[in-house]
Amino acid sequence: MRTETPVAVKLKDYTPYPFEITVVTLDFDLGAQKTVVKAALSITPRGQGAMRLDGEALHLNYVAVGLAGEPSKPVDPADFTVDARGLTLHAPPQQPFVLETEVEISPEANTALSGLYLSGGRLCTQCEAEGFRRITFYPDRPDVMSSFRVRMVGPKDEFPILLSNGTPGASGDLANGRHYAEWIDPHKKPAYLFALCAGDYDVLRDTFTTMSGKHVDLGIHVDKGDAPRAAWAMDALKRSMRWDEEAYGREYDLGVFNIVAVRDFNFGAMENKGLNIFNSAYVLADESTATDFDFEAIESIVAHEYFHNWTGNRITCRDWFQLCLKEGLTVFRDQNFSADMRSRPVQRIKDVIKLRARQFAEDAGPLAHAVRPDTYGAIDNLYTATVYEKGSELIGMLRRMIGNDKYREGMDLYFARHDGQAVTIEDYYACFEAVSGRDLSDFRRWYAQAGTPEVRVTEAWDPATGTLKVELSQSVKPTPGQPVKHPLPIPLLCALLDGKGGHTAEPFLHVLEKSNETLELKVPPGSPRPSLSVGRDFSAPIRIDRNLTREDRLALVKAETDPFNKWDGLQTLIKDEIIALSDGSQTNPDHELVAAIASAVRGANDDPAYAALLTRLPEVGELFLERQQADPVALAAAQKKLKTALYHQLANEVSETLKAAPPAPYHPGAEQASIRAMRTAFIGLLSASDSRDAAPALYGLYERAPNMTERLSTLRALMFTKGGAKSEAISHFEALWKNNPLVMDKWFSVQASTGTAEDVKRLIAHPAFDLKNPNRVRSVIGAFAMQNLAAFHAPDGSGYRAVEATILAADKVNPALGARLITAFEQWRLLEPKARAEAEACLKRLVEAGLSENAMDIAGRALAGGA
Ligand code: B3K
Ligand code: ZN
Repeated sequence: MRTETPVAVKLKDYTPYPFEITVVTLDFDLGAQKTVVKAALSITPRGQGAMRLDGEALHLNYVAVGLAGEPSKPVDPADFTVDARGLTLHAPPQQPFVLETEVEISPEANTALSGLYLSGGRLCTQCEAEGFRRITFYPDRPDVMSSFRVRMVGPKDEFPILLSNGTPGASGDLANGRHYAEWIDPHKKPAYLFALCAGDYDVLRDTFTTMSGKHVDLGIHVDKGDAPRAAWAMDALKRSMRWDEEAYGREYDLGVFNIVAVRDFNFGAMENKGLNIFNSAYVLADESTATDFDFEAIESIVAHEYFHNWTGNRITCRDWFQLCLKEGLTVFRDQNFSADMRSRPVQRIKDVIKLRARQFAEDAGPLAHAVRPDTYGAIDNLYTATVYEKGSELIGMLRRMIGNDKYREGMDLYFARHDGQAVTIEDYYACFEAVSGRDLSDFRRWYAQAGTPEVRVTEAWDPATGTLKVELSQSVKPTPGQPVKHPLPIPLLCALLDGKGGHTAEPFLHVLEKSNETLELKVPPGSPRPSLSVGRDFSAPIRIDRNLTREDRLALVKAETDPFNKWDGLQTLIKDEIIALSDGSQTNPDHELVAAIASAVRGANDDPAYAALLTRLPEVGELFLERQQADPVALAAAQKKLKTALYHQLANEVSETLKAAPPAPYHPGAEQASIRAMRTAFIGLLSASDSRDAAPALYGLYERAPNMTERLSTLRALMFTKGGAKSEAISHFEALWKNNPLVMDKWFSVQASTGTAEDVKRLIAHPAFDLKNPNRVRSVIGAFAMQNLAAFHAPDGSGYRAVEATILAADKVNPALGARLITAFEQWRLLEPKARAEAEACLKRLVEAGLSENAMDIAGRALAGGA
């Protein structure tokens, strides 16, 4: 194992590749133990000098060069060099030529799950960001776009279905039980979008007719017997295809669109051209094995990958610094799709919960980086909440500032101007400058500056003139490598509330440009003092600090007309309350606050999904950002106390709601999911009731649960109860689902995210724990370290010790996974002194033991720490 941190790559060092690769012809002789890859690259030099090709873990058989129209000749060994990272041709021809290579790779030995690998006896690929170099020698960078032709040969019984990008060409049987298939992709693409799948699948097939009447064959490839469980993914795919036509005028551009589900996958899914590859967790669902949360995730991930066809594939990134160009924009598109499929305010709140939990935490710690950084270490570690979620927020701010029509015009121009190109954030913004006539250079600073801005709002009311004077000031704390911060343009959607359920005038957008600004907001003289609603709909990814009393805040929540702000006003009150309960400055939950939450919940009974969100108590990790030093044990206990109080306030509603039968027959759509969300929320409250009747009541619900949503929420709730029901449910669930890996992931995760360090050790020792399967590792180690903070950050270090050896072992098998697990330590500096010392010691032990480059990139930055 290497223990050095990777060499930093810098944006300012970008230079175009000095060769054009016009056509790539790939010939695969497929085998699980050994695959032979022949590549023929048609190359046109753009300048002079050596040719460097990336390549890792390849066994080179030969390299040959041929001038156009001439047979190729082996390259003299003195004319090329192979090292651990690639191949250099010292003096390539100065005219168009063909470079031929043959390499051998071993899919079976590839546990990193990058490149060509074996999962469940089938072959599949993952090339983003730098996996193609593990398949053949190639300039593995996104700005090298080429036309791919692929031929696969393999044993027909083992690999009856052979898939790649684009459109199928010739196929047929060969001698010795072998067969072949060709695929031609008419669209030029970077190597990271290459894909190949080979194996025996069941296929769910459907068709789609595009807006111009073109016919598309759709296929979702899954494990044998699983095809019916892909129906929701197929439905989501067709809705996504239609939505992109309607919302963005984007039509699908091939006659075939395939999805393949694989069990061993490092993340959610991958947008390879015409052949998306998915983690099976985001394809397979039915009411008895998947929760509403899963159905919703499938819908949004299918959409996300499909939308990449235009934002990412047709127009791609010049270099990986521009990753947010495709990811932030595509997240923005999928969030809007989900909002259109479900409830816009509920979607907005869920997006903000995720942003705050993951991105605000990232911004507040040693891994903070800009949405478009100017340097990175390991590229796999740039797939962060900052690039994705904050990247999406930046597009949302842009749209809010220039308006929906100009946003659409700018997107149309972007597609027209840059189709088929690899571009930058500057190219993207130039389109919006062109259509809006605005200078967006100040706004683009959001891409370069890391950290979450904090806006302080102070008000003064002058009844004589009916003027509310609002002082706004913005600041950002230093982040690693960026000690000095500059003001950013912050769009603040505001309104003045009359306290009677309305506003005194239309809501308005104020863009805060300077460090300090004062607004003078007038109402007719003699009017009562209005309440200021600011940051409506979470109009910017910032923290707002208002110097208001609890009474002021409660009044504001009552007066609020914006669903996001109403919810958020309560969240702020709840955060303050939990912190006060955790640090001992308050002993019992404030009755007025608990009553206000309950009354907001009752008031929202026409929108149960929204009402369910009103019962939500912020997670412990989110509270780390509010007060340091953070004591996760005390915070978790305080959160529980408030939950118990809220249960007692809503006990009648809880019992009435849970007495009724869940909606039947099951449908995963928003309407029913909303009703189930309320049930799930109440099941969660019931688990905090402290009453002896709770466990039997929950067990009864568990036994009768007609779907996985209720089955899992009751199982989870039982984890917080005492007595035999809990262990009975754990055994019952395991016996029922031991043959379904995706459901067993839930079984592991529910225990790891609620149990003790001892429980986690037991789960790691379980025979079904599998280091080679990222879903399984995440469902134990990830769930414990990222969702069970009181136990993971135990002051005696027992939480760290429970998972340390497994993190090391996982990193040896799969560096991308190892690195991701170590990000669980990112908030270690915010912890109370005991846990903090233990966390630091554990990080140092991990480094000492030897980490992969990916993991070392995270651990090194975490330890280097401060700004
Ligand atoms: N583009 C992929 C992510 C690739 C991650 C590589 N480490 C999935 C997505 O964002 O759509
Ligand atoms: Zn994406």
